[in-house]
Amino acid sequence: MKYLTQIFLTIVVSSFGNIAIAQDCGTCNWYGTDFPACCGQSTGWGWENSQSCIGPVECTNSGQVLSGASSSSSSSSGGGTSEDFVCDWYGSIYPLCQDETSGWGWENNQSCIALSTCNSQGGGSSSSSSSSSSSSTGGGSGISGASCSPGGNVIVVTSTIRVDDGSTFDGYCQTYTAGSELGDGSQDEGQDPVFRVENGSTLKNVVIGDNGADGIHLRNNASLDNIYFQDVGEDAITVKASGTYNIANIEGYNADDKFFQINAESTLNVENCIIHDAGKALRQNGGTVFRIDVSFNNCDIADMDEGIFRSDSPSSRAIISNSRLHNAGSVCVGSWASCGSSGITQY
Ligand code: ADA
Ligand code: CA
Ligand code: CA
Repeated sequence: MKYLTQIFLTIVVSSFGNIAIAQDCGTCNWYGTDFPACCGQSTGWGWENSQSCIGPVECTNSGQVLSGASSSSSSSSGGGTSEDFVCDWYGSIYPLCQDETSGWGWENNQSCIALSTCNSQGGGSSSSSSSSSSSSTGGGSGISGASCSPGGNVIVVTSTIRVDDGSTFDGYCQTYTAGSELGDGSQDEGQDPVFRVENGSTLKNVVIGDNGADGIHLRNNASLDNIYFQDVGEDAITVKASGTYNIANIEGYNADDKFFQINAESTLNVENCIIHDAGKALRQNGGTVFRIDVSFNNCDIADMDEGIFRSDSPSSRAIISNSRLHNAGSVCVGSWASCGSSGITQY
């Protein structure tokens, strides 16, 4: 129930049962003073619950620390969703629309779900696919990548957004694109990432826009769920420090060279991915010999210049299973303790 601790929409339920009376969307330490993070807007300053709030992206863009409302959404003893302000949409939390009566809407600068649509789930009639990470059974048939896609609100990120307090940052499928302060998305090394996720934190429901800069950096255990890379920059996802990294429902295009770059001993589990157009899907940093353990399951990989996995380390291991490949080059390039594939369909 990790999502219950997310920073954006932690609800407080009143003693009347399911009536949500306030949302706790985290706290921004703004040059030494704590302000609540706004729930209804991501940038600028706002006014909610009779007090000033600051947009969470404004906070991090200004280099200030955003901490999550880790108070675990408290007393939802009623258990219902209908009068709450949020919808648990197959495991992802979205606000309920106030005006929209069916389907998805766009209110307060974010996606929302109409109550009727929220309540219809389970019947299987949804128009937007689930972003939950539990939808994997083999055979390569459940490959859908991310359910977020470009087209929503675009936020220009001028300072890396850090998610480092063990919470979940939910981007609500908005697009986060790098400002020139981070880099230009070229092959130049030394660009900054758009997001830095670490210490057991989770990043979910994000589109990385047309300037990907150095993508997403991971340190000290982290999870990614439902991330769409419109145009990969220097690389898409880099493991910068040891840990276990669970990555589900990702989709990315147009990497000049690497998609995953692994710079530290780590375990990387990738479930349901689409990676098209890259030099290679994954590279252990050239010349390094620490061990990595990599698994890709339910992936669609197409148009790699060189191949899928490349390492120079004789202790590293990688496998790709239940996946579809098209013009993907060699599955294994370089030195490995073991590397292979099973359940592969070529198309
Ligand atoms: C290249 C470069 C490394 C490192 C890596 C990365 O492989 O040689 O030093 O910068 O990219 O992390 O992107
Ligand atoms: Ca690089
Ligand atoms: Ca890089």
